[in-house]
This record gives sequence, C-alpha cells and structure tokens, in this order.
Amino acid sequence: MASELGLIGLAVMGQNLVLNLAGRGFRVAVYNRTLETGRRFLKERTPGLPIVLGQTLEDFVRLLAKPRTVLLMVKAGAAVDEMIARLTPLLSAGDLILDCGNSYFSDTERRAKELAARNLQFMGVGVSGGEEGALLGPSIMPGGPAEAYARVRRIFEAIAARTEDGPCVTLVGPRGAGHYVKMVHNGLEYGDMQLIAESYQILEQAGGLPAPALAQAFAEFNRGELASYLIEITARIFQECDPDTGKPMLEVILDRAGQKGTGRWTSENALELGEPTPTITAAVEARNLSAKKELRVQAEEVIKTSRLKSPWAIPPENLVPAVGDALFAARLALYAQGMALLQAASKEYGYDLRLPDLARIWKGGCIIRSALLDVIRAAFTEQPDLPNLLLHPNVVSALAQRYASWVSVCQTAIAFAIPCPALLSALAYFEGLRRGRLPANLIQAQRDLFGAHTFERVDREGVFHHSWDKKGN
Ligand code: 2AM
Repeated sequence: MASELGLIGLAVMGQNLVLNLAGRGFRVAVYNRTLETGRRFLKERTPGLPIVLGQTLEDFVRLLAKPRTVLLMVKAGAAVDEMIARLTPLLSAGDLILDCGNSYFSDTERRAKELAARNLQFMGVGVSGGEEGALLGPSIMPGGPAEAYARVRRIFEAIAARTEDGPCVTLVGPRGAGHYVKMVHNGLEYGDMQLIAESYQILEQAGGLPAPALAQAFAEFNRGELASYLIEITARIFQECDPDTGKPMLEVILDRAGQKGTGRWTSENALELGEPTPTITAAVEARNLSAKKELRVQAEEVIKTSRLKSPWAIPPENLVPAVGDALFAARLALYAQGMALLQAASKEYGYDLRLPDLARIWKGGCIIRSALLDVIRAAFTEQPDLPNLLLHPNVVSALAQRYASWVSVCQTAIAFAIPCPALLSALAYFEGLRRGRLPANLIQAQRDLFGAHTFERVDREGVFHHSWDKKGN
C-alpha cells in the first residue's frame, strides 16, 4: 500500500517525527541522503511500524500516494534548496512540500513563490520541542495556503502536543508566517533562558545559595506564576551530579554558549522593522560574550575594581521571592517585546497573525511553554488591538506589585557586580515604554546642530531647523 506521506532527512528530529507519525498510524516513506543512516534507522527503531525506506529519491517518490505530501527535515539553508531542486522534477502538479526545518522566513517566502510557479504547493512549518517534542508531540507552526493546510491538518493535529485547549497547531498565516513565528519563538526562548541564567547567578553569588537550595527555589517558582518548562528543567539541572567527579553538573560545564542563528535572526529582523526587542538582543549578545571565555578570564585578572562594601538592596532572607518577582516581571517585558514584534511583522508582511492562537499553540510541546501564555492569550483575546502587552490592566497591576522587587534585584545585581544584561534591558524597556517624554529631544537637537537634520516641535506642526550657536558663544 502506498505511503500517505514521505519524510526526507533522518537526523534525530526527522527520525522522531517519523516515529511520532507512524505511532499514530500514518504510513510513512522515508529517505535520507546517506543511505546507511536510513538503513540503520529502519533496522533499529522501526520494527512493526508502517515505515518504508526509499533507497533512492526516485524510489522514495514512487512509494508515495498521489497527490504526494513530502516533509523536509534537512539542514536549514542550502540543503533545503538542493533537496527541492532534486525533488521537484520527480513530482507532479498539486504535490505538496512542507519544509519543517528552521528555515529563515524570507527563504520560505522565496521558495513558496518558486514552487507556485511550478504548480507545486509549499508550506514552511515551524516545529518546536526538541527531540522529545518531535517524538511525543511538538508545537507546530505551519505557514502557507489554506488549501495546503487543509490537506495536512488531520496529520498535524494527530501528532502535535495537546493541552486542555486542543492540539498545539493552527495555520498561523500565509507564506513565511510559520517560520517567522518559529523564529520569534526562538528569540523568546533565548530571552527566557538568559533571564533564568541571570537569576541563577544572583541567587548563587549574591545570595550564596548552594545547588540544593537553588533546586528548591526553582521548584518553588515552578509551582507558581513562573510555572514553565524552562523553570522546571532548571530545577532539575541543579540536582544533577557529574558521574565522573561527583560534582554538581553545573560546576563542570564550561560557561560558553553558542548560538545557531535563530535568536540573532529575531534581533536582526526587529532592528529592521524598528521594533525594540532589547531583551532578546541582550540574550544573543550575552551568549556572544560568553563565547569569549579566554578574554573574560584574562579581564578578570586585569580589572580588579573593588566591589561595594554593603551591597544589599534586599534583606538576604527575601532574596528568593524577590528574584522570583523580578524574573516574572522581566519575563512579562520580554514577551511584550516578542508579541509587539509579531504585531509589527504581521502588518509589514501581511501575515494576519492571531496572537491569542499563537499563545495557545505554544502552551504545549515547545520549549517556551508556560503559565504566562494564558495571561498573554487572555489579554489579546480581550483586547485584540492592545498596542503592547504591558498596557493590559492585569499586566499593569501584576507589574506594579513586583516593581519594587524588580528594581531591588537589579540594584543588588549591580552592587554585587553581577552582569544582568537581560534583566536590566527588560527593566529599561519597561521604564522607557512608560515614560511619555524621553531624552530623544536632545538627540534631535544634536542632529540638527551638526547636520541640520531638522526636528519637530511639541507646540506646533511642521519641520524646523534652529540656527545653533556652534561656537559656544
Ligand atoms: P545526511 O545524513 O546525509 O547528512 C540534518 O543534517 C539532515 O539533513 C540529515 O538527514 C542530512 O543528511 C540532511 N542533509 C544535510 N545536507 C543535505 C543536502 N545537501 N542534501 C540532502 N540532505 C541533506
């Protein structure tokens, strides 16, 4: 019997997605550039499941029921174009290709156009949840034509994560919208992880909490408003020991984090759209700074500015709850930036994104799943035109309650010389957003003085230039 769909690319994510599909009863044909990988996968992981291997791409295509549905799970970038180029001559009009990798959204826009010209349907699909999500149920963010989605909706709904609000999948928008939303998801993931890492450093270095107390603090956070996958795994990480040395795992792990591009893409695009996302950018830059390990070790020796004598802004016994408050407040500011970016992109690219739906499909399966998404969903359901999450009355009062802790935690971090770029950038975003008048008047004055760039006035319409006294007379 012909396979209902095919999947190309049998790295771990691809393999797990195939197992998820086959486990739900879908008959799947698979193909991998390196045949041996495909053979091993079939032999070791698929006995009893309705999975067949195409030894060549031609064989693979012959195994598929028509009109064909092909999922690509190959490395983002040139590999996707190569695969599409090899595949398209073997396909017929009306066949559907779904790129499920982490492609850049403008590549997806281009491919959608190219394939439409050849009468092939195309979707760019964001898949989040890591290896485990792919196997047990990811959050799926498909973008493309509604008629293409109608063909795969049943499949996606069957394999996606489920919450009490239904399967974590919806057609998020046309063309590159799925990959765009996945990109912002990853940017938020960067920000969230960095905020948590900074909170850990404050608790450990200012608060002197040992690993068991850190585990307890984060487990406690996870029982409240901070409940989320990332907080949960953080609590678990503090409990883990290295089998070789018996030391806590965190002690033996090198403090050098890489970045694969999706966080940076979010920042780059936000800069392009003129939408501030300082906390996402701070997180990307914190990873870049972490990568300069040798330089940091050297600088630590050279720069020995003494620290403040009595650095406490918070009574030590209140530090854990205060950090919890600060983390929650900063997380609100981070997600406010991400949602604002999605709104801006929706307008710029005509994606017609529905923010409450995005919050819903992120609730299960993916890395950023959290209780906060319910708050976000409720806010944008109630007020679809809400200009910024931080303006919703519930969020306003949630932040008002935590403001003193947030500021005190930042003060404590500064006093202890603990670098907290994400936490501080989130606070600066909040303070900047809620300040009707910013010092950009001075920027405008400087620009007008040195370059006659002109300025607007607060008291009348129009464009003005002032004859500045440039010599300081
Ligand atoms: P491989 O096993 O032959 O390397 C993740 O790298 C997945 O993408 C793997 O399944 C890998 O296949 C596949 N891949 C990477 N580059 C590719 C290319 N240029 N053409 C086809 N598949 C590719």
